[in-house]
Amino acid sequence: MLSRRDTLKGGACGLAALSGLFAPAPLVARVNDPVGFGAAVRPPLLESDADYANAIRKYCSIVVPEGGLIWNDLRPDRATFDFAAADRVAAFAMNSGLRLRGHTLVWYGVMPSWTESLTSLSLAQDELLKHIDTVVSRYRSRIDSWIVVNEPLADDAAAFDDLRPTIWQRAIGIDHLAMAFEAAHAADPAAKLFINEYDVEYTGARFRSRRKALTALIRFLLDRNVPVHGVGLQAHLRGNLTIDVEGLQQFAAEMKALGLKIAITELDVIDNKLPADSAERDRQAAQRAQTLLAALSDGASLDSVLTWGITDKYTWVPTYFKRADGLKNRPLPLDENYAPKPLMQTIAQFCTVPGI
Ligand code: 9MR
Repeated sequence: MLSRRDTLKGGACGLAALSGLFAPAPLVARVNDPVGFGAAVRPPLLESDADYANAIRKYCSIVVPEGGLIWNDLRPDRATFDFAAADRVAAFAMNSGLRLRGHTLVWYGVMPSWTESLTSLSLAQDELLKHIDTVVSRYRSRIDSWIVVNEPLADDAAAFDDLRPTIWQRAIGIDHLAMAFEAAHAADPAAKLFINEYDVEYTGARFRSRRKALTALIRFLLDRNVPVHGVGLQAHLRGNLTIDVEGLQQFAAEMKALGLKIAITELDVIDNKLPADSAERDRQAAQRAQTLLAALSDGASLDSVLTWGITDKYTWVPTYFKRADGLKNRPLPLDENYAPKPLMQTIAQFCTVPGI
């Protein structure tokens, strides 16, 4: 059976449809494999907002739940696995012919408070392994890639083992990372397994240091034959920071040499410091994504590009990065009325975007 992805037209072909709307951007050579495009979806909106669901179907070939597969949603208490929200996204993906990614199995963020009681090595290890086996097995052959580990590095990490003091790190130590990947691989040997980080995309000492620490952590895991298949860069691009083109090209070459694909996992442009004029703001946002994607396409194999949301109507950005002038944020490829913006055009230069 042909999947929807197999039947998609190339993204570059679709540029004509948009070329009248936006200033032409330089075309960039595409890597050999088609690079899939997708977005994080909020489970309740798939049912409550038909325009939202239609936009996801129109532009995406991959979806990842923005919530639903995190510990806080799945595990309200130690005895319970609540798959309701994740199952809704999985059903939507299957009915719409979309690939599905899982997010996430190990993350310091929004953990249910009961996990604080997992203080001994055996308690923590047993719970982590049970959780991963149960969740990954449930979606075996439906979820084809997992963000196994999200944001492992401490904010100012300088070495591979500068990890966040999660309950897993405190009780198990660095071995919890290998454990998590191995458990996910055992539960679904066909799934592509990713380690995911943020704040590695820009120039400056802290970002360079985090990029080096991430590279070293990946090497540490691969040296131990841990089944890590790719690295995710969140790419919440901050409009006021400069993308480190040379640093990313080097990172891409290193990942390629290690046999790893790079996924852009949460792309959006944090525009609180960009100009007020919406056309100029959209142009600068697209330019930032172009710089990032071009740097990573040069030496690497881009696996996929996912944005963290699809429309400016629903985005996490104003929670932390409201604009001082009171204007709404415009971080995503569709505006709040679902019209494609220059960011979508840029993405289509590097990815196969259905609907473009
Ligand atoms: O967008 C997510 C939001 O809905 C959740 O409430 C939040 C909980 O902290 O997590 C958010 O997810 C991402 C965030 O927007 C920024 N990057 C990292 C988070 C996921 O990897």
